[in-house]
Amino acid sequence: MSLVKFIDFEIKGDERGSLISLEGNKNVPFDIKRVYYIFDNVPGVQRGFHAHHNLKQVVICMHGECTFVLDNGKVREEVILNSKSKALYIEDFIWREMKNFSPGAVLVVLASEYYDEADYIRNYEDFKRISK
Ligand code: T46
Repeated sequence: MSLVKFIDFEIKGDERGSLISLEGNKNVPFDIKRVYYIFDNVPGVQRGFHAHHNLKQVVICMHGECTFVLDNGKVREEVILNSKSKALYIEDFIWREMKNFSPGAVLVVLASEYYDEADYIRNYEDFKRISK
């Protein structure tokens, strides 16, 4: 089974433009406790390089594009995010890396938990050991 899980958001469009509504436990599959955004990335930067013990996230690329690498310790997959209506759903225990940010790319991330540094696994070898 693929590590890449997309959520397609319905676009409420009319003659004036488009609108997407995000609702916890409805089109977002958890209670949304936190929202953060990633922007103004330095050219060539790579981010992430960690997994989480207990965190579900939905990632939406609001502008531009970037590549996510997802890894469960056995399989590694890459996906390009470049849509406001097609979000990436990342569950617990997935190692993620982000790269190839286009100039001006903006990611919005919806998270199931408050920020907690103790939830991060930042060493890949530790992640491989735990995920066995
Ligand atoms: C993830 C990917 C997609 C906070 O103070 N609060 C927060 O909610 C977050 C997410 C970060 N921070 C602080 C911690 C660091 O000092 O902001 C700084 C940058 O965070 P980090 O290096 O973890 O950023 P990324 O882009 O590598 O990873 C982030 C999320 O941390 C992570 O959960 O899945 O985006």
